[in-house]
Amino acid sequence: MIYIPGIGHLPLSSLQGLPGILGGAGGTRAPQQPKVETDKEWDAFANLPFATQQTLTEIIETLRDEKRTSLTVLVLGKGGVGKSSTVNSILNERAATTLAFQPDTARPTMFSRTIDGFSLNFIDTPGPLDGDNVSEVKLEQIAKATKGKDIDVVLFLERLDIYAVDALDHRMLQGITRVLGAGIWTNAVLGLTRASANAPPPGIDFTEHVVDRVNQLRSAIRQAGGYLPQDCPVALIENSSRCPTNDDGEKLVTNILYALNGADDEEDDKENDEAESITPEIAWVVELMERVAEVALNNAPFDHDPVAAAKAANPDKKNRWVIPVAIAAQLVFKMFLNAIIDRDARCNDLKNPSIEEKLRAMKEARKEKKREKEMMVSRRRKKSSSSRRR
Ligand SMILES: Nc1nc2c(ncn2[C@@H]2O[C@H](COP(=O)(O)OP(=O)(O)O)[C@@H](O)[C@H]2O)c(=O)[nH]1
Ligand SMILES: [Mg+2]
Repeated sequence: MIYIPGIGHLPLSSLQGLPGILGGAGGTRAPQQPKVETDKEWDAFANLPFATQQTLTEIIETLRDEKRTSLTVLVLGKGGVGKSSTVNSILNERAATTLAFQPDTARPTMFSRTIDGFSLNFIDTPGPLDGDNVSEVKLEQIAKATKGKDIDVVLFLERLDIYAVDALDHRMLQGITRVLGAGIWTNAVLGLTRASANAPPPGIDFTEHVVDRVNQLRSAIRQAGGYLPQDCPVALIENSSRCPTNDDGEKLVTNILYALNGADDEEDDKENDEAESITPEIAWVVELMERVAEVALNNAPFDHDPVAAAKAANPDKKNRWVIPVAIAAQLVFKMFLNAIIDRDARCNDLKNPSIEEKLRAMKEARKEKKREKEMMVSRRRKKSSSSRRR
């Protein structure tokens, strides 16, 4: 980010092509180029559980029916929440490197897999934090990785087994919204990882905990200025190899769909109870991909424009370039007015002398009269003395 008075914060990526401004082409702090894995055939698809293959094929066919030839998902979230693991779980291969104890330093990488000419792309990203700070460099890397790509869905991940949104989370969400734009959240799916049954604190009901966590996240994103739809979809994720599976080998999580949709009346409650009793657990990979496809089909892809994003995130700073111009114009106008006032004052001085000047003039006039009187007196005296002599 760079701050330009009158314009506001601009991502460094938006200043490319202005050599010299940042000391060379693109500046010294320019983020690394994102890695792009070239299109590979999705061979691991054939090893997915059969039921998963069937549902994914149906999802891809639905997208094709809508003239889509690709599906691109940007995966965001703090380091360690399970972004890379989730990409690997869906692709069914160890495509992205997962880090257990090391800091999350990987740069954004796009994993592309094609299946019958359809391209499935996941942009895996580093968590945009650096210790206890939001990393502008990482945010820039992420912005750069999205540049020129149509992002269908933003998959924002958080851990279900964490209980609150803290100050750093808020700052991270603000950073993401500022750099990528408030509009990215329109295409969001919220994913909660580590969604095993022991995620809630002891004594707290699982569904209650999920609803609470989702509400926390939704309101934090909205507080950060994100345009998050009211019914933004949510999916539970469990990447662990210890995740329970069904007979097909699909990994299962608790079905929270009905709890999250909100039951307003008794009828809904009854329907939800019935639905939950039928499917208390669901296969999360297909459930997540269904939510992803839903968002992709219902929203235009997100095309990142860094300058517009910076302005959208800082409405107060729109058209800030006008401020110095307006100040300069005011100064010139003030000088012009002062000149006119001075000239008028001078003219008025001539026409309307001040009281002091009037008094001074009267005093002068009195003095002059006195002088004239004295001269007359002395002339008379001289005259009478000369006639007396005669
Ligand atoms: N139990 C459990 N562990 C997970 C899950 N997702 C990721 N992990 C672990 O969390 C660590 C960080 O995961 P990683 O995918 O590298 O996180 P990233 O930094 O967000 O990409 C790794 O040790 C993963 O094995 C999950 O759903 N459940
Ligand atoms: Mg990772």
